[in-house]
Amino acid sequence: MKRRHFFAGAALGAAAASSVSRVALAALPEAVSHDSPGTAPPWTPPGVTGAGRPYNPVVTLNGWTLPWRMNNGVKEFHLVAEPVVREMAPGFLVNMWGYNGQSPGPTIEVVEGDKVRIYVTNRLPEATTIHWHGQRLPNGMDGVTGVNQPPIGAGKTFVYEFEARRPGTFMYHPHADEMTQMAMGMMGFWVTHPRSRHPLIEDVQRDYCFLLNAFDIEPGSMTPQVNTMLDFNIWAFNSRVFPGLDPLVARLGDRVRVRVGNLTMTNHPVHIHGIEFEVTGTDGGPVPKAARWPEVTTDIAVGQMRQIEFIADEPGDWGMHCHKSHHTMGAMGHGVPTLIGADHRGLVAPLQRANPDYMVMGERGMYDMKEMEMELPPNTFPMMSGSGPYGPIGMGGMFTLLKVRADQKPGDYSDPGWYRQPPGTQAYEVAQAPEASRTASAAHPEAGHPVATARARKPQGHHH
Ligand SMILES: [Cu+2]
Repeated sequence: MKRRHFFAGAALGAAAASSVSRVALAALPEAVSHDSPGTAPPWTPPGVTGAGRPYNPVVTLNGWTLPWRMNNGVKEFHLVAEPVVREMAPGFLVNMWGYNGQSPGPTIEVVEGDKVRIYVTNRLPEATTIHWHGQRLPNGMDGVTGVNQPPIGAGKTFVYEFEARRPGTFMYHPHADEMTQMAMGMMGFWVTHPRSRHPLIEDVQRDYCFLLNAFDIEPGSMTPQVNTMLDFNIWAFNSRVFPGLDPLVARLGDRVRVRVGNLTMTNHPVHIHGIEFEVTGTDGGPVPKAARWPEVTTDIAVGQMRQIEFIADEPGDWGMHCHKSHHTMGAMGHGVPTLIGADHRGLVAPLQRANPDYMVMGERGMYDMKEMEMELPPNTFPMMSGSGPYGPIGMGGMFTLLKVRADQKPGDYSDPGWYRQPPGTQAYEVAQAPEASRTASAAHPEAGHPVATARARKPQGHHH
């Protein structure tokens, strides 16, 4: 799964060799690369665990954690900014920029008080930097081009050094040509575990993290448009879209933490079915207990991070998604008129004489789009897809599942498959609905005269 690139001098281009001497290059920590789009198992550091007590490692949704090496008490990492090809969903490949073979980059996971040294090698065609969002650090390590440092030119390697001073949920991203570089997928997660028991940070059995990101990819093309301001059409968790996203898996009774950061250009109300959660922290730190309240949706604004926690005490397959309904769909034509209620009967044949490709869609809603076999340009992500045990799911973006199982082993993150509802616990069809009645106040406002009661109409079959 992992390709390991050992940083022998010859492995790096001549351009980089001009900025870092051969001897210095040999001293760089290896730049580990990753090319599987699946969720990597949690990374447990070998032997030494740094400044703190052992921690339960995070799991990066459809991502991975960057290994480090210890060098005289400093944790050393090596990030390589480079062009990558990300499989956003099976069969849907996108040219992105990322780190160490993938977008997003690997998660950096350390312990409060750790001294870190991060080598950043730039293999992009333009300059970059990295800003360590939310960290307390010396001003010269903050990564804003022109303010805190000169740009990291193409082929150059820079080093960032600071102490992970406060525990929490953070992210990293470029602060050079950031509109382009973030539109191309450059970002990554950062988790700092507390050094010792912290009054506001609970131990959890599962600790997931992912970034919200968005792309503007013309159907049939493979490279995002980088000048888009708001009209993105691919809405992703960690540069993956449903049905390409893995589920979040928990054992019944587990305390689960989910850390989410938003690097899109709009807000995302993230919603989880089946449980209630609390926001226990932000990128500013842990939330005081008296300031927490139960939620099932939390809105995450641009540039914000939310850390939510719940007890996974209801078995099942529970939807987890952005509540903006356009964000759980793939690329679509927003210019399609609403045809709900329009009667096309008798119109299709004459229209097809003029335009043989004409077809009617949406006059009964868009549900049928889920099953429609439309011919799409190559490498186009369909608007709605995925199928479950009861048919098409019809999602295609910021949607995945929380899968809670009594028989999931502790520490087992593998997909347990579809939940089988116990008999008698699933919605079912009835032959005839009971009669309903309406009161006057609920009568149709356009009715010409007040009516005492109106008979509810029985549901009618779809016309064809
Ligand atoms: Cu959204």
